[in-house]
Amino acid sequence: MKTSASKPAARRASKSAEPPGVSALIPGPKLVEMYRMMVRLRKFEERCYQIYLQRRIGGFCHLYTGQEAVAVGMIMQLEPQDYVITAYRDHGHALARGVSAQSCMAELYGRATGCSRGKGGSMHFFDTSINFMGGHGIVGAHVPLACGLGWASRHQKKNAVCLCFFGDGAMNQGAVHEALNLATLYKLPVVFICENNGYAMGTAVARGAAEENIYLRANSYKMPTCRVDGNNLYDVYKTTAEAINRARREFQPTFIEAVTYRYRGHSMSDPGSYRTREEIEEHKARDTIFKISRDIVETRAATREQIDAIDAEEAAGVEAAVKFAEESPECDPHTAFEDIYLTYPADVRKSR
Ligand SMILES: Cc1ncc(C[n+]2csc(CCOP(=O)(O)OP(=O)(O)O)c2C)c(N)n1
Ligand SMILES: [Mg+2]
Repeated sequence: MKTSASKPAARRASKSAEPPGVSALIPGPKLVEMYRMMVRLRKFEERCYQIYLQRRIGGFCHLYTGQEAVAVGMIMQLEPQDYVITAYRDHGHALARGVSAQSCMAELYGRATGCSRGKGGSMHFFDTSINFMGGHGIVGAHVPLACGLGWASRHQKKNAVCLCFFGDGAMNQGAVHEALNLATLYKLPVVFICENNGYAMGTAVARGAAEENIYLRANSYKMPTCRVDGNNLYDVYKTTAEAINRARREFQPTFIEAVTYRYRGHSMSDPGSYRTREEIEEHKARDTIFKISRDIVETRAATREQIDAIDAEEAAGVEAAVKFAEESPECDPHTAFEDIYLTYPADVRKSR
């Protein structure tokens, strides 16, 4: 598989009335749906930022602002039986998989109505009813779990693919490399997605990795690897579609390095002194959400008024989520020891 050095979609869009890929790959209504989801992610995170500063929520909190095209372009093409598993920067992945803004917000508030019943917090969103398998706080530790999901899918003949998201920093964890090795050996239907946002906390990729072209490091595991511009929704979608097909039809894993950028600090306690204002502004100038809104209007998939209405609806949806969370009951301390071990149904218990 070749490296995908993508041109920005907006530049391509200006050459023809219809950006390549829009009609062929992502039909207009689907593109509008994806735009709506990216707006939801952005508004959710920006509201989190505000309520955190107001001390209405607390604890660890890592925002996904700027990286939206990766989660949306990849997750919104999955089938219901497929799995998603990710690290602690998980709000965007959960929303894109279909966890409601209300149950995500309630989780941040530690309320019983949260997607993890208020016991997980920002880093541990879960919803197994739609195969969203977390939300994990230990860097790289969930990547072997993705192999477990792939293994289960094969042996239970579920025809399910697992998308596993992790950061550039996780590539320096041994467990990730063990998982990549096993995925090829066992022919597991897993797509490994390294979201390279340039930094692991305050450490730039080149300072932490001897080979800063991350996808090259996965080549030794004999799976297709590539790098994609994480700001280019079309390329993200296309590359992932190919990888999902390979996983589903041939049980072959793929490694995708999605180059992206977070607009906010590593977490809410990050002073951000390791990067300049100019660097951040340079990335914001390539913002995917703005670019896609322009493509949608240019290709007449929706009007500017309809785009404005989507923006307003999503803002209202996030406000409703805040209200829902604030009016929800606190997490019940008596549930502290529930949801830790799996309770097998009686017939399974007997057979063990
Ligand atoms: C095993 C382990 N070591 C250290 C940490 C502390 N830590 C939390 S986030 C992080 C950086 C990870 O960066 P990256 O994988 O690039 O993800 P990003 O935050 O950029 O999304 C570190 C070192 C941890 N959570 N787990
Ligand atoms: Mg990173």
